[in-house]
Amino acid sequence: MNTACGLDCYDACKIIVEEGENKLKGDSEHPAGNGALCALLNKQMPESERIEKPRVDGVEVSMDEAMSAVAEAFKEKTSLLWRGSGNFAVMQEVTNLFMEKIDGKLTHGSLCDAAGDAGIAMGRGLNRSLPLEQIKEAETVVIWGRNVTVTNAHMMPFLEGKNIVVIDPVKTAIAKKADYHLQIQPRTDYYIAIMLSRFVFMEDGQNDEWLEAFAPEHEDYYDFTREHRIKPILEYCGTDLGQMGHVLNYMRDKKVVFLVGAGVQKYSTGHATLHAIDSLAATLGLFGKEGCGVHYLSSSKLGFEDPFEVKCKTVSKVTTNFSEFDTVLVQGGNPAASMPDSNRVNRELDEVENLIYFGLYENETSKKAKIIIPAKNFFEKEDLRLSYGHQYIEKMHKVFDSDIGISEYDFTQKLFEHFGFEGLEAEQNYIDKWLSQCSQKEGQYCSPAHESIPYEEGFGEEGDDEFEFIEDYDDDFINTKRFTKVRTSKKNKTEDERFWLLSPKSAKSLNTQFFRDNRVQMHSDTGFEEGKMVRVSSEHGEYEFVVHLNDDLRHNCVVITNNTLGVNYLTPSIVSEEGDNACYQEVKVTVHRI
Ligand SMILES: Nc1nc2c(c(=O)[nH]1)N[C@H]1C(S)=C(S)[C@@H](COP(=O)(O)OP(=O)(O)OC[C@H]3O[C@@H](n4cnc5c(=O)[nH]c(N)nc54)[C@H](O)[C@@H]3O)O[C@H]1N2
Ligand SMILES: Nc1nc2c(c(=O)[nH]1)N[C@H]1C(S)=C(S)[C@@H](COP(=O)(O)OP(=O)(O)OC[C@H]3O[C@@H](n4cnc5c(=O)[nH]c(N)nc54)[C@H](O)[C@@H]3O)O[C@H]1N2
Ligand SMILES: [Mo]
Repeated sequence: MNTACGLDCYDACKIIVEEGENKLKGDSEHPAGNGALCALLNKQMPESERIEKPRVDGVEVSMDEAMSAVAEAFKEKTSLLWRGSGNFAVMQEVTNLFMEKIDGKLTHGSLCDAAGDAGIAMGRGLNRSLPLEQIKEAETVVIWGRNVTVTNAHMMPFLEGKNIVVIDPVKTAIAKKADYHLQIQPRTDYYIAIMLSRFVFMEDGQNDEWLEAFAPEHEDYYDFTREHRIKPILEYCGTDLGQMGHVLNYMRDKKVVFLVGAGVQKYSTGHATLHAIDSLAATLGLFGKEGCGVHYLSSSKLGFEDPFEVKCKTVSKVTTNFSEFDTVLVQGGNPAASMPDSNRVNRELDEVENLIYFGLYENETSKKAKIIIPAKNFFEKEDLRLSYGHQYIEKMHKVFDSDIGISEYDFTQKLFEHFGFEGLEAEQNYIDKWLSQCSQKEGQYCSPAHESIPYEEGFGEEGDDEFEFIEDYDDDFINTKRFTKVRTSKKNKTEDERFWLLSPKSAKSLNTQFFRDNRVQMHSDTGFEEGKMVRVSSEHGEYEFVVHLNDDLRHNCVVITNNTLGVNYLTPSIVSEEGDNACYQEVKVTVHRI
């Protein structure tokens, strides 16, 4: 029996389920897998505590009683559905159909990739997925703010034998193996992309033929790059002409792919970063060609007609004012820990009269909920998996039986029954609606938006528009006092010095599912000691962590992975300028000895 992994990750692996001890196996035939499964699936990390019984006001009840309580709660005046990404399969969204019936609200924006996505839309019109097959054909792969070995392990076989350049403030595992690592200051990627473009034009390395055909405004773009002053900017980025020259050597006259990750865009200006990286790619003529392109988290639903699209009003996913609602359903998420500004979020959640948690595990959010509905995990229900990392679509099957929990479809159906609503179709109809829109290639289902070489004819909805270069950049932050204390010298380190807070993903967890950490990683030159407790504070809040020394960081950065208890007490409740995305790294922190 086969299924696919429902965890929110680039890889979206196919899984073969066998009888016996080690039941789960990867599929070596699958184009996006190499027969191996990641540690998360192999171990099914025991640390997360599965919720087995429904609860209302702390008392265990039957599922029927719990669902009656849910229905009662939804009879209140105002309701919100806040959905996380604990399960990435399509049937999660069937609950939209109920929210529409009761005139409830949903959310817009994202905790994840929407700033970058907005920047891509500005240049290319649509965020199409660059197929894995094109990555395989590349000569140089620039891994830009993506921690592939941790978050995208099944990309590794596609990188073999290529020039690898890594642009990351941290010397990650892939940076150690790379041909070149540009260890920049955080939040400077926009400038790096603009500077590289400028140098390409300066040495007449731009792809004139492609630019004339697909991006005729290139001269204006060259002028725009020239408005940027080289010396102070390279200094600000923590690099120099020599290092930029090295990077260019790997790009000149080569088939180049940029693998861009979430790391470059957890900032208010995240859209500009992706737009600038795309503009660099356009300067080199990397779109619409074999072995070239920019691979970012793509819009997995592109090209589909979505049976769960509803007309509900929405509120921000990032700065949600939960207390405005009588009833809040949290489905497949852990906002109390995963949203920015935990102080604010917790205050807001505490004021909700009817907080319903619908999920698999006990966590910060389940602790606050009045009604707890255990979910079925992705092995226990039928579904369909799209992917933001590749074009393949997998059918998901119920491969394990369990008495625990309820599926999203059954949850919705129960509510339709309680309210006497009509119009919910059979579960299989919805799955078929998605599936029937897929194309089939060599026995694999593929996204209807899949093009083996995207943007070959052009850009935009119809595919016949020009590429639009970035033409302005309005950074509110760099010149305000918020960030003026950037210091690069090793001298004068004091306890009060502020650090950039980087919060990437961890190998042992999937966001806040599975293993939870308690550490802050710091460079040993900071004078802090391994194993000591420290209090880390920002203008938004503070929390205590255990120091773990890591000399792979820049001196002025700390890393607290996003599965760490308390990390989001430090992060700001702001949305990005475009895309309504969270800006987890738009913050500097102070570390105090205690
Ligand atoms: N094991 C595991 N895999 C996962 C997840 C998980 O929790 N665990 N989560 C999944 C999800 S939801 C997502 S969105 C993806 C995200 O996966 P990625 O795209 O890899 O994102 P991150 O892990 O957040 O960060 C990636 C890298 O960005 C670097 N970085 C930080 N700030 C900057 C910067 O300013 N500039 C540059 N150039 N680099 C910077 C970090 O050092 C890190 O190496 O991973 C998915 N895969
Ligand atoms: N500081 C910082 N914070 C971050 C990030 C960061 O980079 N830095 N990254 C952000 C990113 S990229 C993301 S995507 C978000 C993720 O944040 P969330 O979407 O809140 O994801 P999780 O915290 O993993 O919570 C997922 C929950 O879903 C439940 N679940 C799993 N499967 C199912 C299912 O099939 N059905 C139901 N009903 N429930 C299920 C589990 O109980 C689990 O606890 O976190 C964000 N938080
Ligand atoms: Mo994410």
